[in-house]
Amino acid sequence: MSSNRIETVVSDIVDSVRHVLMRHDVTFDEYRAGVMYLVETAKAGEIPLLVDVFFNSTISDIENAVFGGTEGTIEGPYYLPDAPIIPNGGEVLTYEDDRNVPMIVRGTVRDLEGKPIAGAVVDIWHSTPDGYYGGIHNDIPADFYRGKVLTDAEGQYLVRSTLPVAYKIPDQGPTGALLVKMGRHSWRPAHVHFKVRADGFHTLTTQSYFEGGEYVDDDCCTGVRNSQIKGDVREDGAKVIENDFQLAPAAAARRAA
Ligand code: MBD
Ligand code: FE
Repeated sequence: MSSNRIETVVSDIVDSVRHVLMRHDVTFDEYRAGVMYLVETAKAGEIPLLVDVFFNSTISDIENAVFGGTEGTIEGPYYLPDAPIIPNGGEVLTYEDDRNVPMIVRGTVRDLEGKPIAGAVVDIWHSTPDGYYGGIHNDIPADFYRGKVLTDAEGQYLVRSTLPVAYKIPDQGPTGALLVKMGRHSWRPAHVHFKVRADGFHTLTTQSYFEGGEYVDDDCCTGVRNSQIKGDVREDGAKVIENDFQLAPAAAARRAA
């Protein structure tokens, strides 16, 4: 491969798009409409959403093939790096809401040999009971429905929160509107996002889904991986997500090996 990676990858993308335009005899008016669509998407602040809908899952698949460990899936556009630290066993900040269903998220973080990793950061974020994200939608504070918990000496973590619901990309915006024009829907199944970090390990970005949940079989972002669909576990009226993670060595450690 050429030593100029930008030249290599961008040229290939341009070639691929040219082929599509030719295959479908795309007209100048259609081309202009496409340009204006991108202008509108940028104005609406939806470039990350639009790109993640179509391409984030591909990047996750590439990372899975390269690194191994627990299967990763899409980060999505609503990750915020500065979520509050939650004590292990503690609670994520949520609003009182009649629709709240208590949720417990717990598990163990291990390396590829199965050895527990102490002090790993499990960064969790998910929607409100009406499908919005803290720090993104409806003036919900940025420290709500998000938090980082550190694993204990046994590599274990536990946090309490409330159950998220299926998320609809609003179809008033350019991204949802495009999906609708394509004859698709703009729903994602209910999910909990995770980013798991530990020194010397490749950061894992993944999500958990709920078995039998709406849109689990038909995610508009193609982000569902079977290994991340969780069975229906309940304890004391709370829905439990058991999520054990195996982290792969960091890229630098892989190169040195
Ligand atoms: C989400 O909550 C999400 O996780 C993705 C990938 C896209 C849109 C909204
Ligand atoms: Fe999400």
